[in-house]
Amino acid sequence: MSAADLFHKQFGTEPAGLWAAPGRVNLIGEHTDYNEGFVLPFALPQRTVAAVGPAPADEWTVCSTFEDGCVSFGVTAPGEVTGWAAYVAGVVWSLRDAGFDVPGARIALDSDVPVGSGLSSSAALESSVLTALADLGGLDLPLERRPALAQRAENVYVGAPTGILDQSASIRCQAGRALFLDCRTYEVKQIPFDLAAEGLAILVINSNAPHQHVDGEYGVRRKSCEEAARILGVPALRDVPLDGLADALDRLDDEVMRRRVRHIVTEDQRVLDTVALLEADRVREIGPLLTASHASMRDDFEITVRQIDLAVEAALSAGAYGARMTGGGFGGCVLALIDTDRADATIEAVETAYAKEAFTPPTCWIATAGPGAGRL
Ligand code: GAF
Repeated sequence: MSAADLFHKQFGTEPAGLWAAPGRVNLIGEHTDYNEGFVLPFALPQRTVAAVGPAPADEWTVCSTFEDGCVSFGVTAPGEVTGWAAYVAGVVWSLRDAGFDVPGARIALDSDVPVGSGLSSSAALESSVLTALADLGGLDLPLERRPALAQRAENVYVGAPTGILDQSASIRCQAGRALFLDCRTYEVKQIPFDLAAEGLAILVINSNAPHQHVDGEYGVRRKSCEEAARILGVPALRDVPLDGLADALDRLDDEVMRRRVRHIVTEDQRVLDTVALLEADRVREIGPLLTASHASMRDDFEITVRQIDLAVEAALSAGAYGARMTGGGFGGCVLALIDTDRADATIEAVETAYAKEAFTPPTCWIATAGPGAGRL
């Protein structure tokens, strides 16, 4: 059932409008966001659609096609609403906390962003609701301020210590472009990303591996990076230059922390190098950077699992130019840069590799860069 149909069924009337916000694939730049570094996501065509209509002041009711029943709430404090509706209540809370007069609303949600796959289904949910409420209430809220407000909903209300990558991607990406984002200044550059013109494609391989220890391990990585920055006397690891990496590592006693720092500092450089190659129309050449990013996540940041490493290995052996895990890690998806006409062979190679190790089969599709959040 569509969001509009659900709205009609639940509330017996038409919505005032439909708003949508996408999931994302991060082309490169993993865990760099909360280190105030660089990321390069693009928006997926998969999105969350919010059908929204007015309600009395300070009353919000949400329902969704992914769970039976509606959740109603008034003005709440962080943590008071739980489950998936917390992302909605969190957005309301975050906007109000920033001083905005948030209109009461009835909201019906539908989404085709895969959940728990590292493709930002939660950011798509937050961003669709935030965009709808901002429009409905006529809030004076420029695009560049919106991701941080959605991020606060997740950090403070839901309690997940994530960075600004996912909400920025969902809100600020444009069709046919990758979003080069400076996570310190929030400055963006829209990078043309039309692979089809080159006979190339990004194959997304959902490992369907169960997520393990996601929240805890994410928080541990983040703390380790922040502690390293403190020891090194810099505001964030973004401030450790690549040519100062060896010195910085010498100043850290802890071997695990050294590896975390090495990942972040080299990953920031790989994002910059990827952007330079894309801007020079040398798309195939980003392949080795993608693969190096994966090796860094596997060996230094230690956030991959066997199914993910296997998908990367199989894609590369089937001729991919490069492949890497995308997203927070411990499961989720791999992306591979391939010749479009190698898609079937690459998928087969990954499926065969999975079957050999008796893993749940992967789900694969070609991803194109869709639009960011907006009214439909
Ligand atoms: C998750 C987080 F939500 C992002 O902020 C980012 O840190 C990402 O993992 C890793 O790059 O998606």
